[in-house]
Amino acid sequence: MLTVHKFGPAFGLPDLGPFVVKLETWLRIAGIPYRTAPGDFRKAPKGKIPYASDGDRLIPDSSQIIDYLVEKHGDKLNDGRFGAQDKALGRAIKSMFESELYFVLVYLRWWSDEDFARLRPAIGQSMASAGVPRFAVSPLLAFAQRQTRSMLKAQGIGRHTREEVYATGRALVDAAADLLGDKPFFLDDAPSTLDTAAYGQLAELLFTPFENPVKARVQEKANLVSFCERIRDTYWANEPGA
Ligand SMILES: N[C@@H](CCC(=O)N[C@@H](CS)C(=O)NCC(=O)O)C(=O)O
Repeated sequence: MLTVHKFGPAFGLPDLGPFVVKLETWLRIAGIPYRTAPGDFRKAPKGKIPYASDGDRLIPDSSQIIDYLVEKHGDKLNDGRFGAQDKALGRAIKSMFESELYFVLVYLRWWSDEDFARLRPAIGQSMASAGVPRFAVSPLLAFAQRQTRSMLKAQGIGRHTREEVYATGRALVDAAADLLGDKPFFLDDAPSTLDTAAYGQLAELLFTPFENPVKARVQEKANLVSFCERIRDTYWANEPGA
C-alpha cells in the first residue's frame, strides 16, 4: 500500500503543507487506500515533503506521485476528458496556485516573527513526530526560518514590501474566483487533479488562523469558500484533524 510521508495535521487541516493536502485529497477522490507516516527530510528523494513510498520505491513530488498512481491505477479522476485547450488552461491555473500563490502563502507564515510564532508549535510538533530530539527543535526552527527567508528572497517575493505581497495575493485570489465562476470545480462539474492542487493552497489560506488581507479576500469570495467547503465536507468529513 502507498505511504504518504507528510508533516502532520495542523490547524484543523490534515497537514501543514499544501502539497500534502493536495495529494491526500487526490487519493481520497480516486478512492485509493493509503497510509501516512511522518516525513523525514533526510530520506526525501528531493529534499521536499510530501514524498511517497510504495514497497521499496520512494517517489518525490506530489505531481510525480499522482503521475505514478495514474500509471498504476488508471485515470481515476478522468483528467483524460479534457481537450487540449482545457488541459492547457488547467496547466496555467495549476502554475498560478503552485508557483505563485504558494510563495505568497509561505511568506504569510514565515516572513514576520509574529506570523512565524503562530507556525512554530505546528512545525515543532511535526519535527517531534519525525523523531527530532527535543533539544534540537528550537535551533532547527530558527535555522528553518532563516533558510525559508533566503529561499523567498531568491524566489523574488521576499524582495517586495508586505503591502506588495498582499496586493499580489489579492490579485491571485480575484483571478482564481473569476476562473472558478459559478462552476463547482475549476474546469467543469466534477473534480479533476487541478482542483486538488487548488484546494491544497486555498484551504491552507482559508482554514488556518493566519489573519491577513489575502485570507480576508478568499473569505469574501463566496464561490471559493463553497469550493473549499465542498471538498472538505465531501472528502474529509468526520476525519480527525480535517
Ligand atoms: N513540487 C513539490 C513541492 C513540495 C514543497 O515545496 N514542499 C515544501 C513544504 S510545503 C518543503 O518540503 N519545503 C522544504 C524545503 O524546501 O526545504 C510537490 O508538489 O510536492
